[in-house]
Amino acid sequence: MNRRQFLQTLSAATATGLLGAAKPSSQPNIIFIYADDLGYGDVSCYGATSVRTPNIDALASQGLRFTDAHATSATCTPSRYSVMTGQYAWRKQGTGILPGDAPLIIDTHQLTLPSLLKRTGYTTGIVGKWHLGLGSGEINWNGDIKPGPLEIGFDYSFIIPATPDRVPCVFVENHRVVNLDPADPIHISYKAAFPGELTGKDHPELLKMKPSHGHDMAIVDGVSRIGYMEGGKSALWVDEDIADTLSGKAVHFIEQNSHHPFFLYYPVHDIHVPRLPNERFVGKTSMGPRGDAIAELDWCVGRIVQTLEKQGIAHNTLIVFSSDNGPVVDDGYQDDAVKKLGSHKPAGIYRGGKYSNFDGGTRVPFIAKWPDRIKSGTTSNALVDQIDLLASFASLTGQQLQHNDAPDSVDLLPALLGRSRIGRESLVEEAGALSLVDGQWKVIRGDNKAAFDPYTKTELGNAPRPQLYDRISDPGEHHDVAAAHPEIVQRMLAKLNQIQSAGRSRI
Ligand code: NG6
Ligand code: CA
Repeated sequence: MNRRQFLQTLSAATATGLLGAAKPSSQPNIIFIYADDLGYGDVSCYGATSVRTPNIDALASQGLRFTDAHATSATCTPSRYSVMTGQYAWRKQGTGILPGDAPLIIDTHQLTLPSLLKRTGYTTGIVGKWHLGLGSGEINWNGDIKPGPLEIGFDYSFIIPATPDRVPCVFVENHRVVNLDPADPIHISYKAAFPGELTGKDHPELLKMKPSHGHDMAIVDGVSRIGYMEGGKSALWVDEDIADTLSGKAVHFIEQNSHHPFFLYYPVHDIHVPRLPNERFVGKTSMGPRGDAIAELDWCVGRIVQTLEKQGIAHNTLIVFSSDNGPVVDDGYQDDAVKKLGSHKPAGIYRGGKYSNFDGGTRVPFIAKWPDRIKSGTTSNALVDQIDLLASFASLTGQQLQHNDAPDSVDLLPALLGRSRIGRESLVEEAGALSLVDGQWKVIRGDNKAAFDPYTKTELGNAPRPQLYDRISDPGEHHDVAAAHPEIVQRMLAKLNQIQSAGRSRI
């Protein structure tokens, strides 16, 4: 069946009210596994040799591996915002890296990836790192915490509210902090320590992992974090158990919903700092905690796949695996990542990494596996972006997007299923500046921000003048050719301005 026949069958099924009883292949289960800070070169199927990732590699060998796939941003919150809404995050103020007490930044009336799938009958769940804000002002962590994932389209939610290095260090299930003792309420501040609170800054002797920059405030589980916190002792997570807890919840969600189409968004905490993998993974690689966290991430992927196989639904489940931004080696803790890096290249051949305008910031692993529909062992160089999942899944489930829905999301279903090598024509990347990728060329808009981050040792790719790179002859972005091609620079900058002022980019 080609795609058109497939959609005709699907719309016929919808018209006759048969959708719920439609053949399994018309509504595959969908799982989006979203790694954190995992670089293009951090897994073996993308070239890593210092760490083995057999389970991620198996997704590729049984599915489709993309070589020119991107997150919309070189940091977490904006990339995740774009995945959820299909809108470039830079269109909306306040979508930079959020503190742990920030309000929800997604409008609850807007179409989202989960609400799109929910309205066509999917059961939707999120298990993992949220980092898109909660509540609408001051959050009471001891009561109902909303709006949040449940108000933007998820039926079930089990989340790390912000990041593993930001308070509060507790899980929130649906609207409530898990295991909270009402007699020991939680208070959070991003301004000042609570009276009597011991901080990492004043008490480094209490730490099992010390910061290298920042991260010197609240001490939880022997690790100092960003932000201050008191109370909630019974609810605090143990870092070394986070992967087991989250993967366990993901497995449970799959088992509970295996008889009905489901969408599971599984944004894992690995390999973000603080990197404290379970002892089962300690020493599994030569790279210290950063490498061992990759091994733990790979194990989590395997656990999901095994669950699907056990439930007999692997063939009819579309798994998409990717990362929210590029890699960083020292992101603020003394975890030996720099010392033990050896010859490993976290961003592969690409320049920069997390925080950078260079391609290392946004070019990420991206693999799609769906045994019923995607040919195994294939690769694609189509230009794709995670922001396109929304429009592509709308197409997959036979839904029409309204003009204002997901304004930057493009239907790339044929490319996603390996039926076509044609991806996007262009895309905008966000780091310190905005960049436009358009066919052969990439322009990074000029600005006066720092070119180098001395803390993470990242080449940020900012420069006072626009830079132009030839993506074909110079994928590593080593030769700025703006001076040789002023007319291309002008054309690209005009297109970038047009995309910005139009408020949307889907035709
Ligand atoms: C930075 C943090 C870094 C990380 C990042 C967000 C410091 C010094 N650095 O400000 O550790 O938390 O924010 O990462 O505090 S992200 O993947 O969620 O975007
Ligand atoms: Ca991240």
